[in-house]
Amino acid sequence: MSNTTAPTGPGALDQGRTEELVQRLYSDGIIGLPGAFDRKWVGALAEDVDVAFREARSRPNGAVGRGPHRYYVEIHPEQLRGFVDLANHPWITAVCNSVLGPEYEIVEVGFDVPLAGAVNQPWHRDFPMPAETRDNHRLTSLAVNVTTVDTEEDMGPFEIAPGTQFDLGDTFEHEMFPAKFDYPRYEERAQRKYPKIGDISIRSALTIHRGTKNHSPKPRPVLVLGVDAPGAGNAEHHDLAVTEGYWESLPQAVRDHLRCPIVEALTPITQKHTIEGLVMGEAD
Ligand SMILES: O=C(O)CCC(=O)C(=O)O
Repeated sequence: MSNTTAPTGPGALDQGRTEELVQRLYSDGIIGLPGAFDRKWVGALAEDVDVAFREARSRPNGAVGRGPHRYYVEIHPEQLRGFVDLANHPWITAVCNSVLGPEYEIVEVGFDVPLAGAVNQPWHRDFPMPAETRDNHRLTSLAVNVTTVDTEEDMGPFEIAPGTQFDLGDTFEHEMFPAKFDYPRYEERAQRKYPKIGDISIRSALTIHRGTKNHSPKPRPVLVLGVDAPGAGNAEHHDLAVTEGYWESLPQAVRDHLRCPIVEALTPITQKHTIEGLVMGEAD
C-alpha cells in the first residue's frame, strides 16, 4: 500500500501519520482535513469557480448535467489562482504519493455545482472498478474535494457510504449504479458530510456516494481534483492542458505530476465525462 518515502518540507506529514491516513482511506474510502486553507484562499477559489461556471454554461456542452439543477464542469489548472497551492498541499501530496506512488498524475480539475432544486442522485461510483482494484485490492485513483461554501443541512450535502469502495459491483447497472434492492446497504452506512470553508477531503471515487436534495436557494459548489496512479486510464476521459507561460511558472514539484499537453492557447473544455445514469436524476 505505502512503499514511498514521506515527502519533506513545511507541513509534511511523517510516515506514521501518512500510514494511518492511507489505512483509513483503504477502510473507509474517504478521509478529511479540516482547515487546510484559509477563508481568503477559498474566497478566490469560489470566484474562479463562479467565473468558470458562467463561461461553461454560456456554450454548448461546457457544463454537463448530473441531474436536474446539478452540473459538472471540467477546467484547466490555470483557471484557478490557487491551483499550485492545492496541487502542492503537503497532506494531499503525502497521501497521493503513498497510495498512488511517486509518479502520480493529476488528470482532472473540475467542479460539481448542485443548485437550488437539485434532487437526490442515485447512489453511484464515478466509474467502473478497475481490474487492479478488483483483483489486487489496490486503489489506482483518488478524488480531492474542496468545498467553496460552508455546507448546511438544507443545501443537499454530499452523502457517502464508507467502506463500499471495494464492493464488486457486478450487479451494478453500468458497473456504477447499485440496484434499488441494494440501497439499504448504502443507507445503513450513509454519512452526510458538512465540510466548511477551508476543509478538504480525499476519497476513492469508487466509494458509493450521492449528492442529496438541495432544499435551499444556495448553490453548493465543490472542486474536484482527479489523481491517477500511472496507467490508471482516467486521463483519457479528460482534456487538461496548460499554456507554455503557465508551465514555465510552475514549480517542478507540480510539473512532476502534470503529464498534460503544453499548448499555445487553451481550448475551453467540452465535457467528455458524462455519467449517463446521472443525467436524469432520481425522482423521489
Ligand atoms: O454533490 C456532490 O458533492 C457530488 C455529486 C456527485 O457525486 C456527482 O455528480 O457525481
